[in-house]
Amino acid sequence: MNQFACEVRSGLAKPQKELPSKYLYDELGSALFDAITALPEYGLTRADRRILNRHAVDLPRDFACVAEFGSGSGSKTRAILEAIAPKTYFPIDVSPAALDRCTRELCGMAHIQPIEDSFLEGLDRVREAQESGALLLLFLGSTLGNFDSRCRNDFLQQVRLRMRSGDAMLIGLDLVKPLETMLDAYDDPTGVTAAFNLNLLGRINRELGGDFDIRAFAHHALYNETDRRIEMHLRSRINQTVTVTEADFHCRFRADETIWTESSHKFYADEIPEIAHATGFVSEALWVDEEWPFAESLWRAV
Ligand code: SAH
Ligand code: AVI
Repeated sequence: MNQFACEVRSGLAKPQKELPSKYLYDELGSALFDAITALPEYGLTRADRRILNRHAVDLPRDFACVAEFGSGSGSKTRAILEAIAPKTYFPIDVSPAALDRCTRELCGMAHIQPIEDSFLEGLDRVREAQESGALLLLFLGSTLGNFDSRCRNDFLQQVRLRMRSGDAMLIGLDLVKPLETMLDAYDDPTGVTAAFNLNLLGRINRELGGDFDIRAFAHHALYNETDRRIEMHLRSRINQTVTVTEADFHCRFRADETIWTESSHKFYADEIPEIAHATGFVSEALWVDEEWPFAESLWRAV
């Protein structure tokens, strides 16, 4: 049984059914994510782009290499590569479709070495391939916010362990904002985010021989005030049983029961230097967009 099948089986066997958000990004999912970034309600990507376009010139220039966690299509990265002119750029992503798009988008900006892998394994491969010089690691777009808060600091410490003196990380985090604004960003009236979420069931059908009736599920986004996160769920509209052949698994759903598919944590700007400090970094710069509260911060490995 492959890893996707194992994780579907174990996630759907939990009392609160869940699926890892990294599986949202097959070819269709990556295209739907790109469509989300153009939605009027999803101001996050435009805010991040404004900060990067304005402040890329303020970044130190002493990096020989740039690597990027979850590059996606890499469209915001151009400003950074233009400012730094690194020898090599390593986009790291689990989605081959995203890496193809990123390689085309940034062709000619550096020697591009795409790495199809998850974050830490991908960073290990960068370290093996990188000969000399300092590394700038990009973690844009608030993808760190998709981590479970209990694992976030462990993950950052693991990243820190793989960095050398002189290396830095540029990290983008979405900030807390009015409730309606946050909810609209994850439940747009056009239904693009719903399609992005529901496609996960389509992916299970296509790749694992599932028989999900996608019309029998509905996209649901909520804000969990205590944990400061938007949660995306897929709500079963009816009582039903689903079979996933490759996972050797039958799964019962009660009407209104949900599968939790993603968390998007929201931050306060003040806590960002504290997270850096707690995980072995020092925050050297912090830029906040004025139109859509979003922060980019430059962290040095200490
Ligand atoms: N950085 C881009 C894309 C964000 S979408 C932006 O800011 O717009 C998140 C990206 O991270 C997707 O392309 C997805 O395929 C990738 N991703 C998600 N989980 C991952 C993981 N565990 N390891 C590597 N890539 C991952
Ligand atoms: C990639 N990540 C930061 C996005 C987010 O905002 O959490 C993914 C996304 N999910 C729904 N819309 C966008």
